[in-house]
Amino acid sequence: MKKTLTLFLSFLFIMIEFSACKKKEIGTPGENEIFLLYKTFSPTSLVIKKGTTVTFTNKDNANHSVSSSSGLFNSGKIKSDESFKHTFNDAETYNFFCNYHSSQQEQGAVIVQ
Ligand SMILES: [Cu+2]
Repeated sequence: MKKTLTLFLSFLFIMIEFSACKKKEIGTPGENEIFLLYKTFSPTSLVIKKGTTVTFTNKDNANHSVSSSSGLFNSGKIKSDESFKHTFNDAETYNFFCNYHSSQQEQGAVIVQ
């Protein structure tokens, strides 16, 4: 009986370890990358040079979007683990928001110099 219990506890321990390993790694955004996570853009603003392509990556479980406040671009639905890329060619500030969480202040900016 004791042997069975020991075996069961070992099994349980291994399962816990295994599930901990499988936990999603979020990491940090790359040089010209913005994460969509927890209904925020991370970083909230990014300064880039003209002609730079920015990658927006959804690190959340929920759907998000990158929608230009002035209607210049719109990613449409970005599912979990999917990305949207946009190249910024003019020196100006581009404000954007998420269509799904606009009422929850999910907004950001790319400042092109
Ligand atoms: Cu969103």
